[in-house]
Amino acid sequence: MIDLRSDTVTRPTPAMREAMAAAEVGDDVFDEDPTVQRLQREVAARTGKEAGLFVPSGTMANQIALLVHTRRGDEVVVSEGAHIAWYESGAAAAWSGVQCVVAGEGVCFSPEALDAAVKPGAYYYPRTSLVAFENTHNRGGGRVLPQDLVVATAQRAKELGLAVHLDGARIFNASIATGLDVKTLAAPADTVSVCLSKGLGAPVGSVLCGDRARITAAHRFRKMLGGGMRQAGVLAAAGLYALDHHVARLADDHRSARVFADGLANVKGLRALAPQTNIVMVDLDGDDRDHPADRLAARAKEAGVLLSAFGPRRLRAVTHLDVSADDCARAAAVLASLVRG
Ligand code: TLP
Repeated sequence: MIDLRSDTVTRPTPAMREAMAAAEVGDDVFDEDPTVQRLQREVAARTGKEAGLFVPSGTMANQIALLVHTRRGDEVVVSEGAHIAWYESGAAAAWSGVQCVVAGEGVCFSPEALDAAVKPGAYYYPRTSLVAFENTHNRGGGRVLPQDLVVATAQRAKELGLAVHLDGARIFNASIATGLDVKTLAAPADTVSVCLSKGLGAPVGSVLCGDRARITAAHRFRKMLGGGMRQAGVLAAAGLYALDHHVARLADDHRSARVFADGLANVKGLRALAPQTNIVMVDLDGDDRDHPADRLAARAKEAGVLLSAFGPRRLRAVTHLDVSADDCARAAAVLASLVRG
């Protein structure tokens, strides 16, 4: 099977497993796990923030950020298709009691679009308290946000007294694609969530970073959500290993994504969007009601290629540590032959 459903499907490499087995551990709920502390310091340093908090998932990192920045009844300004609004089971409404409003169109939004989304101060409007960006943007096809626009919009957010969170689940992909360091990409945000279990290839974990006061607040929320882990150093060790060994190689995943997209060029009935990072969206001809994406994904699975349906006529392929450029060329050939019949 060539599994392109997500970059979350990677298995820890033998060397990563060795690092995990050798990890020095303690009870992290007592703040006594030296490996977790090292990982938190390392990700905080790389994102240019004061402190970090290791959490089990990207979803928990984002949701803790919402709890830190908002009060019940508040509004959070997000981009179209934001993971926070689409793929976190409605947690923003359930835990923070906030609603999401989309600003502008596409993966990022301008200061003007932010102005248009923020409600005036009258008591009968929701209070806008937070702006959330996502870089790279998952539903947008692994797009890298234009950094100038992020800086300008975040600046406007500050003027309006709003906090800024960055869902940086794939921020290392954005860094490799742009040549900008993670610190620069995260600089406009008060908090940033970074996933270790996507392109970086660790089995579990994310780190939420920000200033000390916010991370202290986040620590309490993590415990409330049941995210306090005990000898979590075995997991943190995988994250540290990934940061040391799996960042530069993300460029290979980006190349493989291009190989996959190129393999689908000129195939009548589908259009692969040119990838910027490790995600390729493929749009199919046909009627939405027939869900051609589900049907093609099922046929591709029978032919040994796993893809995700990301809409009735859209498939998503994500490249990662466990697939080679050759695998991606083969997967594209399989898909092309299925479509050509
Ligand atoms: N994304 C998953 C699915 O939930 C769609 C995937 O396969 O891409 N932020 C972003 C931008 C993400 O893409 C994801 C995971 C998360 C947060 C949540 O991370 P986890 O799965 O660790 O909770």
